[in-house]
Amino acid sequence: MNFSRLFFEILLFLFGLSFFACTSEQVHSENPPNIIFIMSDDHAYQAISAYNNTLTSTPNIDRIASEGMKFTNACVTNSICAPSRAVILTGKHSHINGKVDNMFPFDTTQVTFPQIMQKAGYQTALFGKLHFGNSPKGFDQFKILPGQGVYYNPDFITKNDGKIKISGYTTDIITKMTLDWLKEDRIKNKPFLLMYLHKAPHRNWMPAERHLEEYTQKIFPEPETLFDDFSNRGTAAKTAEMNILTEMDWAGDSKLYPETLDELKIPEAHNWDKNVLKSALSRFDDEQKKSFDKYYQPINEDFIKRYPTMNSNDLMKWKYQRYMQDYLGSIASVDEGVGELLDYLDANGLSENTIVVYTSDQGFYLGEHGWFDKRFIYNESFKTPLLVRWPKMIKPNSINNQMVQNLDFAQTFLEAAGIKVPEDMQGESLIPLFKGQSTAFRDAVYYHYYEFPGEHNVRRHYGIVTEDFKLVHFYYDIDEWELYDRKKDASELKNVYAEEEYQEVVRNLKSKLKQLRIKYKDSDSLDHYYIEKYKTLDQ
Ligand code: SGN
Ligand code: CA
Repeated sequence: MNFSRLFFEILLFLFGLSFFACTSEQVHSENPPNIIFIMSDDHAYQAISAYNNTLTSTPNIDRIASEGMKFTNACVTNSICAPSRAVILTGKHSHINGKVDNMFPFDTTQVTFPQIMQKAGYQTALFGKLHFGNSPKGFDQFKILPGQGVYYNPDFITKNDGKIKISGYTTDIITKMTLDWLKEDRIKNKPFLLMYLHKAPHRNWMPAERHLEEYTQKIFPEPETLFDDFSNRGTAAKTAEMNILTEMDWAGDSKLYPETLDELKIPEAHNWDKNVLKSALSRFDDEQKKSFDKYYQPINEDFIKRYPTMNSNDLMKWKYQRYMQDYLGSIASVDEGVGELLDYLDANGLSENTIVVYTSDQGFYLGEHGWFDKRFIYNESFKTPLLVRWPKMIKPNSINNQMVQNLDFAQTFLEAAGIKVPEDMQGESLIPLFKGQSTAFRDAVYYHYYEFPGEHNVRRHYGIVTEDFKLVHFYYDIDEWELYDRKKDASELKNVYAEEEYQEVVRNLKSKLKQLRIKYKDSDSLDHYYIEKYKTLDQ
């Protein structure tokens, strides 16, 4: 073969490759991977032992890290439930996909990555919490919890059988549905996308009966900032309603019986406080109610005895322990479910070419700054756990420190499957990171939270986060900026926005933030549009 002929052949070959990679919507990988996307709700990275072993142990979730990659700087674009899910499915920021908060409807005419994968030949299924108020498109099979779902004897909206009620503990039921689908419905000669989405450990934190004994007796270490007084911070942090002592429900969350509150003359934290517990218990059968009483009755009795001598710090500490007991207790069954699933993949030769992702819809406060809940761009809610196993591609025990986002999943999965990525998706593929390549990744992320006025009273804000700094603009009824020096002040206790020595940093970051808003097509006029539209929604 002469040289020009060889050159021509190479050109043809490259042209062919790029043709398949860029123009076809069919799967053009020889052996496309299966994808199992496991997401829990409000699961803080602090509550996964692969990230932090001082609070709890999650040996099965940790397996994904030790057999794959742990991302230490994964974050969300908007730290709240349904918006995070919309970002994941569309690969677009909230202001583009339109689901900016839990109230806005999700526009189902949009293209989501499962629809694309289904069209390209993947078998697709989704089980658990979606929280969209409408059914998901692009799934051959789905069973979803209505709205937030409940912990015991839940209802499900199903693709084929309408609404059904299932007896048992929700986390276990979702695990069973997922495994049953793999065992019975999976078409063996097709690649699959399986979304396994837990309600746990979302509020109001109800562990399975089998975990009550262990977790209701455990004592957990307190975070250093449990009694944060918010000096050196702005209006938004000071006025947020997420304090464990004052905002967490006594009955609904801490599981004090309404009669206990009456006896001690403790006013409800909110006017729904007692009803949250009553309505949760109304779903229990007799056995479940018996287990509940067996462990919570003594807690109530002990509290009645101790209450007269407790000051507000004691009450805060008591509520923190109750919170951790139930929150971490709810995670125990999530971890067990993940273990069952990984064992099934191993036993059936599916581990090697299946991408297993474990993540949460956002982070969560476990007493840091005295808080629970999420929403803020501050670390514990902004960051989210992300563990990925794909033996074919990822080396065991890998650690990646890049600033990846939930925005990146859609493109990553499509690329892994060899399917063309729509040009209007706004994330980055994580595949080069999976391969351990040290190619340049993004150096800053954009964040925007909207749900205000609303529950927990967290002001609207947007900001930019780099490895070293976090610049935030709180807007709407206030106009305040904050800057945190991430290297010097990891707990974000000091807003240095006005300090002389940071003025150059502020100038640079403001200009970078402006560029990011342009890059992602966000703007003051869109902010205004969502403010006005929010007023017209049924709250
Ligand atoms: C419920 C919770 C809130 C929580 C929102 C959003 N209150 O309203 O604490 O912030 O959900 O959570 S509760 O009294 O009903 O438990 S999200 O995960 O769905 O965004
Ligand atoms: Ca959530």
